[in-house]
Amino acid sequence: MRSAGTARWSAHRPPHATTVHPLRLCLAHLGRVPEEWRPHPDPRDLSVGIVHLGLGAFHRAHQAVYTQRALAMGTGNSWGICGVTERSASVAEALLPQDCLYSVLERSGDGTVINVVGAIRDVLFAGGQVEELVDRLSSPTTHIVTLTVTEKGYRFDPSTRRLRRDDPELLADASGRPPRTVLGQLVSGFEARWRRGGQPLTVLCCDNFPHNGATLNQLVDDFCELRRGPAPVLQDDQLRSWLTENVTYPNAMVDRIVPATTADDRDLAARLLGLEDQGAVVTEPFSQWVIEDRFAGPRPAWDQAGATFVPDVGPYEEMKLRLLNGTHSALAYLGALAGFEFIADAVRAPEFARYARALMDVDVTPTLNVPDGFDLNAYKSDLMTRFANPVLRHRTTQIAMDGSQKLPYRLLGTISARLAVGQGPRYASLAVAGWIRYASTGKSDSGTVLPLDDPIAEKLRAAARSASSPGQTVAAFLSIREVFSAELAEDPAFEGMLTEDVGSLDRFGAAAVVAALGD
Ligand code: CS2
Repeated sequence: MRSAGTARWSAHRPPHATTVHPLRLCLAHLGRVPEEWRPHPDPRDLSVGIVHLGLGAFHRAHQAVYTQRALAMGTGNSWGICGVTERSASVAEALLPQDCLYSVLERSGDGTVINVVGAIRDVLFAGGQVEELVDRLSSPTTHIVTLTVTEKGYRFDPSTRRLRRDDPELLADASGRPPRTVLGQLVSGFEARWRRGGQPLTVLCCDNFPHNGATLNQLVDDFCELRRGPAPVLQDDQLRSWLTENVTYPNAMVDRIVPATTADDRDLAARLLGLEDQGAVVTEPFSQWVIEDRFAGPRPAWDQAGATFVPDVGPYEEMKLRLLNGTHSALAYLGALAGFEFIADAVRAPEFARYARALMDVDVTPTLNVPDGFDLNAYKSDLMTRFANPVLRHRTTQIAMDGSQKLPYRLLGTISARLAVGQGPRYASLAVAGWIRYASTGKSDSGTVLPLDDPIAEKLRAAARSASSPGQTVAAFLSIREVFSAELAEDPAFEGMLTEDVGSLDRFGAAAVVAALGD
């Protein structure tokens, strides 16, 4: 964050003496926080200009931090954020008693840097406050809507990135109930905005899938189509032409590793601040935001706060999704099978470090379209260092979540591109085999239960139940069209590699298979 506003703590420095913190972080107690950690300008002076859907730890450690930095540079006080929690009220319950203040702890082996963020000025729970949400989305003072609702939040088919037109929740929203889905909320907000005079709006998707802005634009179109029904009314068409002319969806690549906050993290925040902070987030020092400069109206000075504006995000997002997220997922499935609880522990094992680097070098790198002047080798080495961050406790099972939604962009693109040029992507296909084994057995190699948290978990379990050999298991998984396109599923080379790998994982265990492939 601001260089003048950071303080570096040695990892070995003893924490403040007290461990009980009856006082809670909030505006009234902000004066107790050392001046250099406090947010500037005073949060009371900000007004809301951004609505953010999906107020999880990632937003609080990424976009909100860039916004805070831009605010601290004195570039305008009208960029406060109204954060919206979609699935549970718990973030609202944590932040509202703190006047939406929370601390960000950047941690690495070199120490901890702490800052209090004041950019979030209001929190809504979409479940119970849909009218307030629509009001915020349609307000003339709102210029930007940002989103981090995860892949599954969009209710699209991951292999086609088109709306699931048979999704009951989408159908219910499309037929006019108070919206509960993200698409329903957005379109209700757009409609209200159009009726209120129709100021332009920028919708900035910050989730991890390719062409995220263009994809969201398509999903909004798909949802409008779903809403239209058999007897379309003139107003639907008027709304859609207003949308085409007034709403933009720049593509964006976001990057920062932000594990789920733990009780230990909250304790550390409390020790440093001398105040309880139920909203604290822990992250790494690294952070990146690459955005296409296609804003419909004004925007915060995010460029001065470290974001990069480019005409085409494509090459950056592909690099990030395939190198960082692809390797992350590979380490998550194979690492969890081998008994590693955290990513850093997995890459500390030499065979996993060799495997991760080989996945990037041998399978992914030849598929990339690297931006001119970009130092890919340094990027990959930095990724290895970031994965190995010794104080970031990033659970393999956290990253393993929602595999059906993530695999297509993280690993299957690499695999298709390599197969298309006659190459066998051994490292990437082992990662997919790791996912199949993880999802089909639900256990690590030593028998520990591994949670299968996935919107199509039942389908995955049914595929596993229907099979009694590695070949049958692979065939059953390959027939899941949400994940594998028909073209990829019918590629005999791919099916052969997967069958061999699923069989070897079963016979020898993940650690041995990873070690053998790395040699
Ligand atoms: C991770 C990402 O949970 C996951 O699936 O791969 O959240 C990853 O940490 C971020 O994309 C890093 O920018």
